[in-house]
Amino acid sequence: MVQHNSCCDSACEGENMNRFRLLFVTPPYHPYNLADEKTYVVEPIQFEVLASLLDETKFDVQLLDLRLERRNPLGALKRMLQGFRPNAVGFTSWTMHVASVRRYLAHVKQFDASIVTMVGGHHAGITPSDFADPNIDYIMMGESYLSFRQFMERLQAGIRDVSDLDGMAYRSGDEFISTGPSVISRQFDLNQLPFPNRNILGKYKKRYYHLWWKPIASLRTGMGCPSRCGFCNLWRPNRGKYLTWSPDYVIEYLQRLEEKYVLFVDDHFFGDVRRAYAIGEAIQKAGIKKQYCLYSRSDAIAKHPELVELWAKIGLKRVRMGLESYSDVELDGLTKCNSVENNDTAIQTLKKHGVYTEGLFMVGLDYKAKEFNELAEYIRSRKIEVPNITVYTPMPGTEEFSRTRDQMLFTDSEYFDFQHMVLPTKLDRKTFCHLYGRLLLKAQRPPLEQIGLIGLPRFLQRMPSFWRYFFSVYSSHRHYRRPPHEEKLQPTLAWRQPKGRTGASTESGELVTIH
Ligand code: B12
Ligand code: SF4
Repeated sequence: MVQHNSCCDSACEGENMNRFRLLFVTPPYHPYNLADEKTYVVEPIQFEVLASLLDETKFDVQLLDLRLERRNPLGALKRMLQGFRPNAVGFTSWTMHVASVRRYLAHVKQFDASIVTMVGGHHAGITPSDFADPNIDYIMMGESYLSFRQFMERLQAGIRDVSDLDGMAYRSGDEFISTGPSVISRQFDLNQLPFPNRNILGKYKKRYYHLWWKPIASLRTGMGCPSRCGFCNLWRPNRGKYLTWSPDYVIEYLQRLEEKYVLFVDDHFFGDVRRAYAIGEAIQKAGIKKQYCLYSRSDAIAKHPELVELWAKIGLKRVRMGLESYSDVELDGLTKCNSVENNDTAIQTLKKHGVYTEGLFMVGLDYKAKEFNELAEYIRSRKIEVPNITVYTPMPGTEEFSRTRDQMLFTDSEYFDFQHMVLPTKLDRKTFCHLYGRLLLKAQRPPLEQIGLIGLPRFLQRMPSFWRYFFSVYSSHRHYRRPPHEEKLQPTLAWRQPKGRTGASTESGELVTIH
């Protein structure tokens, strides 16, 4: 049985004045980030999930999405601090955000040192010690369901002690003390959780987009990934468990969404084929008419074409597939446990049912002109509708990251957008960036075909942002001339964790620092 969010009506407006004011902030893009923000900015579902755990009569939660406050993100933060006067401010984080989160939270403390500052999110779950900053009070490591509500209720009651809550680190004098990782057990029933609270999106709600879909909603139906790719850190924080919500939960949530377009943010939506089939059938039975985009491995699609057939009927339009490479040797090197043959079969299966492939590839650091051309040729020959090409970047929390740590040329977090080179390349940097940019161009479907696929208005709408993206990648060799920021960050504080328990959620428990 799915619980529902409590909803506060105007009758309790008076009481609201005394509510604990919590401000959630999504970090802005840095000018160096090649995160393709003209193409994708999707709702911060993590904050909706967290807000849903709080009693609305006690907490006033607001969102500031600095990705959409592009003109003056710092000004937007200052205005929000003035206007809302939060009791606590929480930032989310990927690796590319480490420095900006620390800088922005320093501004929050400057504004009012009594505001409680905290950070959570993907990077905080993998390498929390990167946030051991004197301007940060708490770090939430990993999935926060078990501790977040208790933590917030304590703050509201004026209690700062969290030493008994799992998955947290807190500043104590000149050091950070970790309470150890929070790992969700298989017994935990995700269906008991309330639906994400989308009310917090406020004025941003209609502004989220993914390629030509706008406004788009997001939905998570599974946590973790059943695969164990060596280069990936997504399966590690929850110790390799793959937990899922039930088809009933998914249907009820979909029925509440007014948006026509939905992005499933699961790492591998077809990770449990039977469940994916059950969800598809339930959507069909319920007569829900929406269009979907989801992530899946290619082997699941290659083995289960019937799943794509069903999903195409109910509105599946795009699949984001980690194809990674055009070569089996490279796939083996990445321990992807997959093959080019599976990739090819999956692309053909999707095509047969009119579903577009969003092919996610990684350019190798050893690439020379020949390999760039071969990858372009592969993408063109398979007629991949939406190529998405990043640069191989060791992911914090993996063995590869620890192994290559000492060879890294750039450790400023801004370069960890998976489109910069943090390790040495075979080619000189300028040539590499030029070939990378040209590859993005060559990999596109011919304009006439794109118009056929998405229509002239959308094509025209996309073109300026695509060209801006292309030029920023092509000329990104300039980003390495000057560090992303002039001013230095304060040194991080010492990190202490209970004996026998690792603070980081990684398997190795090794703590690494990105400056
Ligand atoms: C959906 C998704 C996207 C969406 C956008 C999502 C969004 N809202 O912005 C799209 C498709 C656009 C996308 C694009 C990119 N993505 Co992406 N994406 C994901 C994916 C698959 C799921 C994210 C998600 O929604 N999770 C569900 C939420 C609920 O989980 P969560 O964020 O971890 O939050 C929980 C906790 O961490 C915690 N929490 C989070 N924040 C906070 C804050 C506080 C204060 C507290 C207390 C707790 C807390 O609470 C939540 C509930 O427990 C992740 C993989 C993953 N599993 O994280 C990759 C991932 C985040 N993406 C990644 C990358 C690199 C990118 C790109 C930069 C790639 C590229 N160069 O093209 C682009 C950037 C595009 C852009 N313009 O921003 C990487 C980041 C790696 C890293 N180490 O930083 C990830 C981890 C995948 C990976 N390993 O490669 N992505
Ligand atoms: S299938 Fe994707 S999400 Fe799962 S472990 Fe491999 S790379 Fe990571």
